[in-house]
Amino acid sequence: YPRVSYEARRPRFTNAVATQLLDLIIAKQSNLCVSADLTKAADVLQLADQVGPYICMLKTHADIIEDFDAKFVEALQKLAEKHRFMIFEDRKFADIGNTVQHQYAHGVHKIADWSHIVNAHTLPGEGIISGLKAVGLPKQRALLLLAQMSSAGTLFTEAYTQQTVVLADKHPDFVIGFIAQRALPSPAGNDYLVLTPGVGLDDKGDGLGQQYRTPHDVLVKDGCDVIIVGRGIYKPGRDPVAEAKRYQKAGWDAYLASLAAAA
Ligand code: UP6
Repeated sequence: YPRVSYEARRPRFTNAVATQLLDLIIAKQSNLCVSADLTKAADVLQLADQVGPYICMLKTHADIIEDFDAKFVEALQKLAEKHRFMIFEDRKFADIGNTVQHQYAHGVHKIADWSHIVNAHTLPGEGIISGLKAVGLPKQRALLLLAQMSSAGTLFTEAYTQQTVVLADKHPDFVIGFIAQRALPSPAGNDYLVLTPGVGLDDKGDGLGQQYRTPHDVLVKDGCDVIIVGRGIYKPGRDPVAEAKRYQKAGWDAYLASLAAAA
């Protein structure tokens, strides 16, 4: 996967979330997304404030936060502005277009009001993208499609992954990339960002199927663009600031190595 610089790819995107994200990655020299999988609002906010300077994006699971409310959202948005990171609610929508529209716009979480980026499975077909796009595009949001997963024994096949890219190519104004384990060239010639979970420097797995690879593996060997790190940063006993700095450096060094390899 010959690496093209973040700068050179920026003009290829029409969706403003993608260009903003690339701007942040370049300005902060960080391709690190921290996954804040904590169940108390105060803990998510504390982690966001600690790691904010070192990340381009914070990934949330709003539905695991016990005391989720409008105050939390406001505080998170303030931190995103203060530290300049994007917010990615890892909702993994998987229903018909009409239902996901409600799940995206309404309910307790009102995700479309605060999350720059969300993601969806393509299993239901194109309607899931059209439904989310009708809600998200007017609010200048963006979508990632799940094309592969990091866990052991996933049912994703190569054909499913390829079909997911074909679906993205029908909506390049809203779909800015994939959750996947390697770069995914588009038959239509569109550029997509690949955000990769299952990244860790110290652990190989978690006993529940998660599989970790290093930033070097995913950025240099497999051509991905953003590393997503959760427990590698905040597992009990780890210092989130020190780990965020370490993963930021590992991610950026790997990016530079992939550029050098392509030169
Ligand atoms: N995630 C994966 N693998 C995927 C897709 N998403 O792990 O293929 C998400 C999980 C979790 C985070 O839902 O929020 O990425 C990984 O966290 P971890 O680094 O603590 O394992």
